[in-house]
Amino acid sequence: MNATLQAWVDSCAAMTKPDQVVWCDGSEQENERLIAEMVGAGTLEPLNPKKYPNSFLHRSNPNDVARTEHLTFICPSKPEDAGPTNNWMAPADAKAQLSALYAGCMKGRTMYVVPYCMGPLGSPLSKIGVEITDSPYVVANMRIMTRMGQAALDQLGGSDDFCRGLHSLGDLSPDRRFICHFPDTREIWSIGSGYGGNALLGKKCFALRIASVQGRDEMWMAEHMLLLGIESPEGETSYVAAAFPSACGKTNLAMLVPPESQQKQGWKVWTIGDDIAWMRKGPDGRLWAINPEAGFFGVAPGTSMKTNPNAMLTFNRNSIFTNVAVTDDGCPWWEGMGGDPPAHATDWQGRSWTPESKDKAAHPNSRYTTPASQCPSIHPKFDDPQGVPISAILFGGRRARTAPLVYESFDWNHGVFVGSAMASETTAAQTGAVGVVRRDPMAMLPFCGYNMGDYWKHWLKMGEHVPTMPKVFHVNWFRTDENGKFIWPGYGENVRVLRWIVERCKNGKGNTQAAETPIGFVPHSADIDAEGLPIDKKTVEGLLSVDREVWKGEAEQVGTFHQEFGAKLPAELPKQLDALKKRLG
Ligand code: OXD
Ligand code: MN
Repeated sequence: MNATLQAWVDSCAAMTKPDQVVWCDGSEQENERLIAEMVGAGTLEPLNPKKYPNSFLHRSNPNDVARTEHLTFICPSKPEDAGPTNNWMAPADAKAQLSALYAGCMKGRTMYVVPYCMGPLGSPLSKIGVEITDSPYVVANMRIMTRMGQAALDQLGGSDDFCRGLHSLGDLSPDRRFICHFPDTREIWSIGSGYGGNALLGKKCFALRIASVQGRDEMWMAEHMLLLGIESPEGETSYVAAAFPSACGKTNLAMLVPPESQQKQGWKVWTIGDDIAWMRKGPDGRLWAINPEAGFFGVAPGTSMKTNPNAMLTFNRNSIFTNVAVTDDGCPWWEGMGGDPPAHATDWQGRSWTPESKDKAAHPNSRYTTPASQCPSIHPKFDDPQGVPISAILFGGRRARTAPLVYESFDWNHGVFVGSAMASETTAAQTGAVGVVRRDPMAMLPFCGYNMGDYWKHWLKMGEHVPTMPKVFHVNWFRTDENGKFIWPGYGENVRVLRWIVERCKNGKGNTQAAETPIGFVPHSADIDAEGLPIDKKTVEGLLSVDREVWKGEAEQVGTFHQEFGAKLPAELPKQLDALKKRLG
């Protein structure tokens, strides 16, 4: 028995007063029992057992359907350690306020103790967490998303090195909802929400917010990045990590299926992760990465056999769907699933729905939770304790005009600058004005567990610590023409851009040259294979063009954004900005 763990569980039980405490072993029988209980209680609904075997629908409280950034706090003792992009509360205040909400909150409920491992079991890059929760839905999701149960407990042994996460649904009121992180003590206190990003504490809370602090302290990186492998016709696989803000197609890129013409040439893309990467220096001086997660918690709407066939073939069994619609024959359904909409369905709130209904059938942030091991493109090294060596890091966002299809940074420090300036323009899918630029450095804006200025310092330090750092690129699939239409076909065709990227990573041994521009190296149009695309060479040239006047405006905006970090801004970033301005003339 782990005395530290037992004492912590006892103290949580003393505060929350559950009727019983259940230690989860992660077994099949335990899962079946929990599922049966939830089906009995009406919180899970079995789906069509022929078409979606062992899969279930959960409808959440309609006020609890997404991450709540305004209720998310980073609580180090000094506010400057949270920084201007995070909400801060003093740790003692946060604990006092939440303790009052936790007091007796599990009366009449079961407290589940969920030990889990982030990363492959036995990996030097993995870490153990324990989540205490009163939600069986959270337990079932954690079992898919992490290596959960006895194996994690065995790996922990007697050590006190584990992330402590306390979660309760509370009364699900947004007025009494808090997601608090205590980086100094590696603790998470979450109450009032059952939603994935707020309640599955291994994911955003531990694997990004707490782990980013651990990475800073221990010289490694916890990043909001997908991981993929691209295999050449010669059978050589290069590994790429890529950071995009939410709603930029990260899961689609991670599971990319090359179009037939590219497959015929011998190109293949492998999936390692779709959301989070943990990376550290390997014995060979390269940067090695693991996916700390074991499943995908993906956005359902827009997922179809056309946009992401690998996802469709992953979640067709052993999966949990949250807030999707359900057809009359018990199949999950959402807008953008392809084909004709069903003549009748039940919407995400359990109401009768027809194509004439004015509301959407599925919630726009409805989700599937599904085991990564079921993905047809999953790479054999997905579970490898050593992880994979990274050749390229990609940053991206939605930019209608500014960023070209792809460019390469001059070196690591310039790459850090490019990441620090990352931004995405809001779309009609978000509330508020369309086309507003939101800065989202390294796609970590809502996920960095400390001051973003110190985080950039850490990136710069990692460049000195790791002898062979990946090359850094920026991609933009979202340039539009004068009618606001996307120019680049995107989806599977993005493999053409990945090809240029991995070729550039061959360090002088590659076949592609590039043009030097003020913002970085850009491909010559001839080096992007456009064979068979519905766009001509001139359009490709347009996609790769850099408009100096637009970039002068961009540089000013980046400078203003950087200034928010005051004394925490590493001197290297204004230096990079000045150099960019000089190159722009
Ligand atoms: C996610 C997100 O759910 O980034 O992965 O919001
Ligand atoms: Mn994410």
